[in-house]
Amino acid sequence: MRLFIALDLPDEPLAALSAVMDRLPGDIRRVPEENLHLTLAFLGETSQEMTQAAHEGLDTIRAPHFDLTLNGATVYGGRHGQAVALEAEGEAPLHELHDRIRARLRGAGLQLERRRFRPHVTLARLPGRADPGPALAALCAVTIPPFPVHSFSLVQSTLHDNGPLYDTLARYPLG
Ligand code: 3AM
Repeated sequence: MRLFIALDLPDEPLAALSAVMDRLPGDIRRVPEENLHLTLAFLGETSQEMTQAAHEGLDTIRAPHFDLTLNGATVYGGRHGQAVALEAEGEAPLHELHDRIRARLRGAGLQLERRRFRPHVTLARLPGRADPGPALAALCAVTIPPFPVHSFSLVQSTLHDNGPLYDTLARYPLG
C-alpha cells in the first residue's frame, strides 16, 4: 500500500480553497476538494504488517489541536511535474506534530525520507514544462482566514491515470 499522513482540513477552509481554485486558469489540473490536505509525512509502499505497526504508533500520539494559517502561493517540483500550493505558516504546534509523527513512525520500524518539512496544501498540478506564472498570479492575493485543525489521518493513495484516489484508513484526533 502507498501511504502518507495527512493533516485533515475542516469544511470551512475547504470551501474557501474551492472558491480560490475557481480563479485558476482553465487548463490546470485542480486537486478535487475531497483530496485537499497538508502532507505531514510520506511513507511510500508499506507492507500490511508495517501499516499496522505505524497505526499503533500513531494512535498513541496525544497532541493539542491548533490553528493553521495558509499564506502565499508557491510551486514545487520541476521537470517531472509541478504542484501549485499554498504554504502553511510554520507554527510550532504543526512542526511539533510533524516531529512526533516521524518519531512514532521510526519507532514502529519505518524508514522515512529525509526532506525538509515545507508544509503546504497542493491545489493543482501542472506538467513539468508548463509556465506556472498564470496560476501563481491568480493566487497572489489569496487569504484564507486561520482555521482550527482537529485531526490527522493515515491515508492510502492509489495512483490512477486521472489522479490519485485517497482512502482514509484511520483518523487520529488532536486534543
Ligand atoms: O499533496 P502534496 O503534494 O502535499 O507530493 C505528494 C503528496 O503531497 C507526496 O505525498 C502526498 C500524497 O501523495 N509525495 C509523493 N511522493 C513523495 C515522495 N517520494 C511524496 N512526498 C515525499 N516523498
